[in-house]
Parts: sequence; structure tokens; C-alpha cells
Amino acid sequence: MLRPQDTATRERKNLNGLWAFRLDAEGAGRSAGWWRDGLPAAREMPVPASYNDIVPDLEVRDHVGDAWYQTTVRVPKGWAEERVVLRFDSATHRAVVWVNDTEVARHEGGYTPFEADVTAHVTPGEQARVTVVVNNELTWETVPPGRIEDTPRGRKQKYYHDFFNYAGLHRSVWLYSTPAAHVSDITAVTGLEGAAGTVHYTVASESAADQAVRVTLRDAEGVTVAEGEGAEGTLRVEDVHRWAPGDGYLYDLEAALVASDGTVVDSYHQSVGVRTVEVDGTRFLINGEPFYFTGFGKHEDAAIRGKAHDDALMVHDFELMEWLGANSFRTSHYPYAEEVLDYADRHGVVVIDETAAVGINLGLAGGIFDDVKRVTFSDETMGEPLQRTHLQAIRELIARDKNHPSVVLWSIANEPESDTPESRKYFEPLFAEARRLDPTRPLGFVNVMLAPAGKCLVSDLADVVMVNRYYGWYVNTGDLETAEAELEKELRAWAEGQGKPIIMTEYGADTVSGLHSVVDMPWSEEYQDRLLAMYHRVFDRIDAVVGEQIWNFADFATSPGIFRVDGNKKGVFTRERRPKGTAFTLRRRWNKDA
Ligand code: GCB
Repeated sequence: MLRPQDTATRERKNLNGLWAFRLDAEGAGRSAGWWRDGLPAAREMPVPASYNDIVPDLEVRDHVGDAWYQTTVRVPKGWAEERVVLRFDSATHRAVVWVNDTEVARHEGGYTPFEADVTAHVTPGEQARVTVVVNNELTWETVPPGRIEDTPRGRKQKYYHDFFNYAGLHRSVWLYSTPAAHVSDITAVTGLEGAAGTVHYTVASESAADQAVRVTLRDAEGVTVAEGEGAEGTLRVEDVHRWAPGDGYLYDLEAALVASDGTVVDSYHQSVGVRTVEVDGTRFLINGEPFYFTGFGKHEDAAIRGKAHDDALMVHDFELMEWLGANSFRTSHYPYAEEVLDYADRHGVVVIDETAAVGINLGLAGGIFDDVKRVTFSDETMGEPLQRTHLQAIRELIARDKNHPSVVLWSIANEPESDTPESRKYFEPLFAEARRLDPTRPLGFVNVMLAPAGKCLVSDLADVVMVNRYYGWYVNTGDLETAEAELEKELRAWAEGQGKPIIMTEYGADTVSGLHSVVDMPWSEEYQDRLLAMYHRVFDRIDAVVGEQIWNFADFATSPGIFRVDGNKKGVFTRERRPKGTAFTLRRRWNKDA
């Protein structure tokens, strides 16, 4: 699905702003037809934003069920001959959309876009009413999964992941136009042949028989460097400027649909970074050169706005990562806004791109997130329906992000159960589908401490070993000496057992900003600093370790619990993005000039 663009043949109108809003825990709106009659007793709600923290009311914060949004938009007069499309960059976790009285779209999954051709339902020059009901329930069939409990105080959402279940319209909403005949998808796969680069392109379109595809590749100065005819082909660029970590050089691939008389019917611009990615033994290669990941697991998370995309926050986070010398991050634990990947493309930041499949592990849940111990994979819990949703989530992630040069590795789940035959059966088809959809990128999942080297039955399906480890925090708490020995032993076992590159995708310690101690005291700033330094010593002793991504970039909101003090505090920055002491140590490790 191509994103809305302003081009010579397309226009877009952003629908962000204040919408009418109404929670509907009883589900009354669907039977009463609120899309027809308007939202009763509505309040105003910003889009994009999570609704949870906007209103100082626990009923809103902990709402379970439907939330209705409504606005009106005037369709530009000039779109009379055009195809008109309504697009949601995301709706967390699912939505039904109406334009005026007609249902136009339904979508499952909170972090990928969806759209509807609404040409037949709107009149250019006139207003249209847009209504969307967003539902935030997590069940055994959703990604991420969860469970709803009936309590005397109403329905309560339980889930098995460690971040707050923010919901609402988190990203932009667009109305946009395309010509009736239009380019509908572009795939660009790049390669290197010595100093030359290749761009294999495939352009899908809905077009008439006498219309042909023409592609033009321009460099960053706008100079044409290659041209092609037809829906598929390979372009060659001599002396190519490669996309590389720290050098986000992009070419512009214009795909045009051209009529037999030479008229350009539609034109779409796709940016392309020419680079290769591969795994060779225990090395992770970008453009044939070994790459070492430094950076973080992050969250889309901030005060007030929750999980909403925000350009100011995004640029600030990237600037802080650059200040530290971080070269990469993981989109833990869901696909981030597309603006984030665009920024990473332009700035040469490397991304591990993850689905929203987090919490597929009831072994972790017992006692921490849940009061009862349950079996992860079963007909009563996580079974085939979840697997189907997960497959769809993988398809939508790869379809959305396949052209981003910054994305070098897919992560198809975070910390699932992976040490049982059932888990292997669950994951085999997921790996197969991801490989079929994108044979060009390495593939992996993030392994949990409960399934260490030798016990994990899923890792051999992956190209890279990604592990989250908490030696010195959840185990060996306060004892960094034992933690160091245990960590080294396990990493060596992974290196010998798998012979693949290892990325430590999480390690860290909860740290209260301003708490100090002269001894190894968990929660203090010094303990975080010393724990990270201990991990770094171990990584530097093991060749197969090709990456270190600290948990977490910043403190973030979680559901309330006795393990969390106003959220998870493993950030190197506070939630307000103020540095903890360890930021300065990291800056010296990662940014050799600092
Ligand atoms: C993990 C999870 C992450 C948690 C983290 C923690 O392993 O992947 O979502 O926030 O541990 O701090 O416990």
C-alpha cells in the first residue's frame, strides 16, 4: 500500500486535529448507529493521540472496549475526476470506518495502516462525515494477545507485555486523491556490483491497456542516473553512492504511468537507498562490511500523548541517539510510525523492525502479569487463531516497510515461548511466510531468558540470534560478579551452538534518576552504569556478539504493578528525556570522539 503523496498527479489533505469523541464501554454505538446520528455527549479529542492520559479520569485511562471518533471534511472541488481514498496510518488495535452512512473499512492490528477507496461515497466540493470506532480489546486471537476479566467494577484488560495498553488514533488520518488509473505498489530491491549499484523494481498499477510504466532514478541533486520502461526491470548506477550506516544517501525512483500519447497519467516517488545486507557466519554485513549495532530498544511513549506520533519528540529522540553515538534501534514492540523509518532512512540509522507480537509467553506471565499459571500454546489460549493474526501482522509489516533501506532485519516476535515443541510448530509457518515475502533481509525473533542456549527450539529458524538478558537485574540482583560469569557462559554457548551473529537486544537495570549509591545498589544511577559496563566487557570478549541495544532508550509507561514505580525505569533517559548518569559513559563508548 503506497502512502499518500503530493505529486504532479496526486494531492492529500490531512485530517489531524480535534475530533468529536465518545467512549462506549457498553458497545451501544454499533446498535444505535452513531455514524448516522452523531456521537451523543461527545467531548473533543486530539488526533493523533492516545486518549488514555488526555482526560484525568481512571475510567478513560483504563477503558476497555469501543471508542468513537467523528469529524467532517470538505472534499476538495478539484478532485471531481479523481479517485478519493481515506487512509488511517494506524488505529489501535482495530477499527471500523464509515463515510457518511456507509461502512467503508475494517482493520485488525494497531500499528499498520489501512485505507478505503471512498470515491463512490463522497462529492467533491461537499462535506463528508467520517466516523471511526476504535476498539482496544486484547484477546487470545489478537496481536499482541491479552485476556479480559469480568470484575465487580466492570471489564478489566489483562495482558502479558510490559507497556501500557495505549489506544486510539495514534497516527495521521488522510484523505487523498489519485487518478483513476494509478500506480498501486512499488518494490525496490538493491544490489551492489563493485562500484556500481543495481535497483530491481516492480511496479504494480491499475491501468488501461494503452498505459505503460516508466521509471526514472534521480540522485540527491535531481540528476537522472538511470531510466527504465515496463512494470519490472533492473536499473544500473555506475559509481553508486551507497546507503550506509551514518550516510543516509537516497535516490528518488519516480514511477510514472504514461498513456500512449505521452501524457503522464500518474506519478509516484519512492526513495531508494542502495545497499546490501547479509549474514556471513557470525558476521552481520551491510554493503559487505561487518556492522556492529549500538543503540536501544525503544518505545513510542511520552507523557500526555501516549503512543501518538509526534515530530518534535521523534527528532529529539534521534538527536539524543546521535549525541550518544548510537547507530541503530529496534522498533520494540510493534511497527513504529512510517515517519520514524523515513527519518532513519535519511539519517543512516539502522533499524530492527518488529511486529506487535509481544507477550506470547504465559510462562513469564504467572505471578508477574497474571495470577494464574497457564499453558501458552493450546486451543484454550494461544492457538491457530492467534497464529493467523500473527501471519497477517507479518504480511502487513513487510508490505509496509519493504522499501526502507534502514530496515536490515525483521523481528517477528519478542520473547515468545520458544522451548516447547508447540512453540516450534507455531513459529515454523511464520518464518516460512516472512522468508517467502522478503528473501532479501535476515530474519529473527527475540529470545527470552527462560529459553537459553541449548533449550530454545526456535532459534535455528533464524539468521541472527537476538537475546534479551537480565543477569544482574532479575537474576543475580545486585551481584555483578556472578552476573558477569553467567552472561559470558551463556553467550559463549550461543556462539558455539548456533554459529550465528548475536545481538543483545535488551539488557539493563531499572534506575531512579537522582538515586545515588557508593555500593552496587540496584535502582541507583551508579548500578545502571556499572551493570552496562559489565555487559560491555563481556560483549568485547566474544566475537560473535555483533550488537548491543540497551533496554531502554527512555523510561516508559506500563500497567500498574508492584514491579513498576510509575512505569518502567530502565531508560538511559527519563520519560522527559533527561539523561541519567550512564548516558555520559555510553557517549564515550559509542561516540569515539566524545
Ligand atoms: C523484557 C521485555 C520488555 C520489558 C523488559 C523489562 O524482556 O522484552 O518489554 O520491558 O524485559 O524491563 O522487564
